[in-house]
Amino acid sequence: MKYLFPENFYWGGASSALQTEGSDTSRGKTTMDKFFEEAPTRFYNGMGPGKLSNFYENYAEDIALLKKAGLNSLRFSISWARLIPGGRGEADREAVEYYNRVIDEFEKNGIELFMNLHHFDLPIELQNEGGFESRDVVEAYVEYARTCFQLFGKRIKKWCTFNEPIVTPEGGYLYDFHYPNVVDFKRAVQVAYNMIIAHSKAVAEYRKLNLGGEIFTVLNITPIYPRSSNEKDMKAAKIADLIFVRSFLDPFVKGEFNEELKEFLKDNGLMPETQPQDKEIVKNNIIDFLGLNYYQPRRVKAKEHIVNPDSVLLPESFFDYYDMQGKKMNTSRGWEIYPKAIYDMLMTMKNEYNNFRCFIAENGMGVQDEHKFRNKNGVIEDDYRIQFFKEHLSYVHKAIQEGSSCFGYHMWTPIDNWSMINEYKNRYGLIEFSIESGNRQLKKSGLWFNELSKNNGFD
Ligand code: BGP
Repeated sequence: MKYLFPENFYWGGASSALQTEGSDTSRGKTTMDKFFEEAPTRFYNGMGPGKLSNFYENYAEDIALLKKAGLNSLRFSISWARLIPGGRGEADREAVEYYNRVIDEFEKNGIELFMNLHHFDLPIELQNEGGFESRDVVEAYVEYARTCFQLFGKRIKKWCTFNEPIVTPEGGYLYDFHYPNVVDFKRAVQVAYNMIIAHSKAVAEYRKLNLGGEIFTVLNITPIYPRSSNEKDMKAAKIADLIFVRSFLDPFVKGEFNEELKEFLKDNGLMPETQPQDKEIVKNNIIDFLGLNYYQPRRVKAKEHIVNPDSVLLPESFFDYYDMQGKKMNTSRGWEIYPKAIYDMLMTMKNEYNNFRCFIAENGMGVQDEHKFRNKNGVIEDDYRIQFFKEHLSYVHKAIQEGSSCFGYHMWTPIDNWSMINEYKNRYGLIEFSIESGNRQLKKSGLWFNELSKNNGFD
């Protein structure tokens, strides 16, 4: 076999409660429900996070299909608003029973769960208290995390604190694609900082309970490439790297805040409010391993025009993006396809972070109108997706050959799911979900993934 992977490699996928569970009446409301209610027209076809593929009721069928697609593991998330409607207090009995039934079903099918606590779905009541800008909400998160560890920690051995924590400040406080639709760099920094503290405190709680498992987080530390090696472009890329990559990576993996980022924040009046014990908390609670999401690189150049001093301060006040000439595009999603970046990201972990243990936690291809690729037997022949996986996996393989500690590959996402803004427009699944009939069926890539997992590699 040309690309054989290390023994016990994790072949799996990632999913989130918000994007799959549905049944909005049986759970509390989240920031994303609110976002949708306030501006349904911003969404592609006005379909909110309430309906969805209804994993809540169809979980047994869905888990059986995941097994058919060869997944030996899945990152799955608990809905905070379901487990503890309103965000604080006792867990809801029905929700506990539901998650236990789901865990039973995964166990029966031999699929190991990597359990995530937060995937863009803060209970709305806590957002109304100030969301992660508030230290009280940080404490509520830590309580919630402890409740989850106590309830399910004997059964689940891999716990994730946050999926892409940077998206909460980015979407909600900089770029207006998540609730509360604020555009304020300083507030975004405060949210990011408080999420780092929330994460570190949750790690501390987990370790106190001595449950014998591991705790991690998932970051989208997408590589950032400068347009050229001239000083100005390099400086622009450096700032983007500090903001989007080192902000969470350094405290989570090294236990310390990045000094250059601190300088940058100080110089621009963006320093967050801190508490005296924070530094110690971060230092003492380094994660066990890291999940890495990768879709497309960021390409950055120096600003070509002088920035108007009266304009709102944003990361882009310090750099511009540029398009690489002749780049390969996923035209449906509008994202550049650049598989080498997955290798570069793994090599950054190896060379700059002492080969910190990691795995690919999301990677995948969102495609529109896949029904066009249906064959005469009714199966979607998504050869482009198989090609996408092969190209990315050959780079993951190369990194491992060169010593990367990468121990798994989770694709996004096994079953076509609802997504913020895109709803069901871009399909990522190995398994097709029909909105009309509610049916699910394996695509060609699902059969391919099963072979990949069985053979622990591909030719
Ligand atoms: C990641 C998120 C996922 C998922 C994915 C694809 O950043 O963790 O939740 O949505 O991106 O993005 P989209 O669904 O917008 O195409």
